[in-house]
Amino acid sequence: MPLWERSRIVSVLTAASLLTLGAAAPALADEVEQVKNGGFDGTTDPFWSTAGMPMTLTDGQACVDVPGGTTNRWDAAIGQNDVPLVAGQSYRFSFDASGDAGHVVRAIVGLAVSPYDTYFEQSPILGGLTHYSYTFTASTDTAQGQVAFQVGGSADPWHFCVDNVSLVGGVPPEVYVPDTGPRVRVNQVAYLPSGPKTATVVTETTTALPWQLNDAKGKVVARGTSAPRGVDVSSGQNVQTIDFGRYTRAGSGFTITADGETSRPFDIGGAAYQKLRADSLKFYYTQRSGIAIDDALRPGYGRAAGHVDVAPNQGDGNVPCQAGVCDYTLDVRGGWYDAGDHGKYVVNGGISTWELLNEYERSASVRKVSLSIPESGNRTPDILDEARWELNFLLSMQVPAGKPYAGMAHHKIHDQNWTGLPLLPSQDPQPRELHPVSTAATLNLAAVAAQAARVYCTYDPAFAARALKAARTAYAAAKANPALYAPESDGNGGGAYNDSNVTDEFYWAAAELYLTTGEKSFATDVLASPLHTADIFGAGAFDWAATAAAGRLDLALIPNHLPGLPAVKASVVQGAEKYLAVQKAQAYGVPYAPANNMWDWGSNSIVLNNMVVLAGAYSLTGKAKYRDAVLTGVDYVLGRNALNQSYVTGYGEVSSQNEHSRWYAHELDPSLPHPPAGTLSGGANSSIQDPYAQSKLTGCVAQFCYIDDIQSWSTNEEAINWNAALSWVSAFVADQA
Ligand code: 9MR
Repeated sequence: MPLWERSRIVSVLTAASLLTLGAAAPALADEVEQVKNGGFDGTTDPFWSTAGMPMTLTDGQACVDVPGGTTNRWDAAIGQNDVPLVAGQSYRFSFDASGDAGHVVRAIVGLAVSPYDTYFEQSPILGGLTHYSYTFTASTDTAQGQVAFQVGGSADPWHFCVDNVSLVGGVPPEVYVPDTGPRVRVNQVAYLPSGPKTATVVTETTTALPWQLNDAKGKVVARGTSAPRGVDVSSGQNVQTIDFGRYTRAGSGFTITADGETSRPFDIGGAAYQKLRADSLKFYYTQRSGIAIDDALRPGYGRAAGHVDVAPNQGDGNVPCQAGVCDYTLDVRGGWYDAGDHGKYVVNGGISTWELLNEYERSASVRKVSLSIPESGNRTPDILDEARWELNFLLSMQVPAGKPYAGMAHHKIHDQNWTGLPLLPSQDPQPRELHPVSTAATLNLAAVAAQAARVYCTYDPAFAARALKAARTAYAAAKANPALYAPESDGNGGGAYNDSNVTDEFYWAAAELYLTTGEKSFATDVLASPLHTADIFGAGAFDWAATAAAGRLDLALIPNHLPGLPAVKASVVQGAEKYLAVQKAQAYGVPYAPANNMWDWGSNSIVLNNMVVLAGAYSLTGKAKYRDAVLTGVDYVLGRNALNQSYVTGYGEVSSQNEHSRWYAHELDPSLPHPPAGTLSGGANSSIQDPYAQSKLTGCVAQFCYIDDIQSWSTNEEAINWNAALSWVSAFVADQA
């Protein structure tokens, strides 16, 4: 990393660290060892080991013969309890370890008692005796901390030794400096030949700089001067913009040079977007629950079916409610796992499915894209076969006739308690539970099932009729139970997906039911909704909790006869104008600028969904400025950003590859794969809720609040709703190409 940029980031972090440290500062004077007898002097006490795995002292180290055939890392472990931890205090965790080559130790600092939270973990791959040292900041006060070395999960027996175990408190916090490479930032994948082409240069210089565009052979093919932009709020960097849009010849291996730095290489052409459109949709097959993933279809990703009632799974075939919630069980096999966890949530499944079906309704060509799924070749477009996998699950979450709350949808189904990483879906031993019904989930189901009824009617009229019936039943049930809200407190074992404002879900469901049936009563509900004429295009256009824009976009863009349609269409164009103005004001060209520079969880999907509104305005007006705004927005996701990386695995010279997932957990277990190409990371999140991000990024400025580590579930997870946004936008770009 260039010195200038490094010093900037360090100073940002240091200023923030000093602020947060304030009161704890005196502790820095004393570095205090928290582990007893970490050198194993004459005894292994007070360390413990799990049953059947006695420790022996060998050359002053503690060694174990690890049994084969265990499932989880924690099934075999050495550790020490009663280790005190102080929240906000920084610790250095270090040890020497060796093991049979290729085996992994999960070294953790956590809670010794239930619920066994992990505060810090690392999973180095072992070999000869090596010293390991890490720094982290404790997030919790406890006298019942634990230092442990988890060595289970191996099919074969192996040998492990550890020595010099140390946890020292009062050490200076680590200053994390991301490696951001060259200061010229580009879309590392491709610009369209006929599209806009802009890059950003990070520089201290405030006057215009000369730049040149080189082709793959190093020949200069265009030159110009950059436009100074001052300090960009979303990164805290002084930047300039390079516009090379007048160069329109296709090719690969281009670079831009300015201020003595050369960008990462990129293409000019559309082919990458054809591939991305397919890859971002192929993502869903390997998220499937209830079916074995065929390695022939996804080499390297084959795995046993998850949650099909085969031990150790407790299965989704016969799932009871949480205690006291209902007296029946449901067969809720199938669907997609939500994200890196094994939960399945109706509101997020619904918005994801809506976006894929919307992609089908809006893109002329996506129906021809092959996804290499088991259903390929069945005469239904693959995108619809994939979406139907989730639709079947969503429909199965509806309360059966004759039961209390019949027609409502259960909010979610997931594990009783959170599980650790890595964990293949088929290996999850937790009991599964249905959570209470909610108005939001019910309306979400109504909206998507109504949309499905019109989308599938030419391919499978019986399924379409079933979906419409379910949608009508759900809508009526929601009207009868308009305020059953999923609470924020219901977040153990799965995400809460809490939502206490369902005005938007009512509007969206009424809109989809009207678009499919043309019936007057639904039109009346749409027109009566306070949201119908409200400005609903905020910092983010729509997501799982805010769905009004999904309804508005469809009313504006799916043919219908609603009274007052010109105003509906105009409102989408007005929304797009907002995002256009935001994008113009941002030196990185990102159409997202939340209040107080607080970037939200899953920001990459928000950026992309705002582009769905811009694309809608392009469809409505044919004005190139809206199309160009989408293309420029894509540049941010694919590398033209403060961290100089693409957020899509396998796309761009440097891309996210360690997204938080229990089964794409290559970072923790080398025998598991990385997420497949075309997986979108959640991205920068100012609130950095997870301890790993907190230990590295405290004090970060918006775009810098991201780290490509599997432990950072708040900045680097993968999720079905986020990939839906990527898929929608990449299909739009592919269609432009
Ligand atoms: O994407 C969700 C985000 O908008 C919320 O702020 C966050 C906290 O409630 O939860 C996110 O969703 C996660 C879900 O709760 C559990 N599965 C993984 C999801 C992505 O991180």
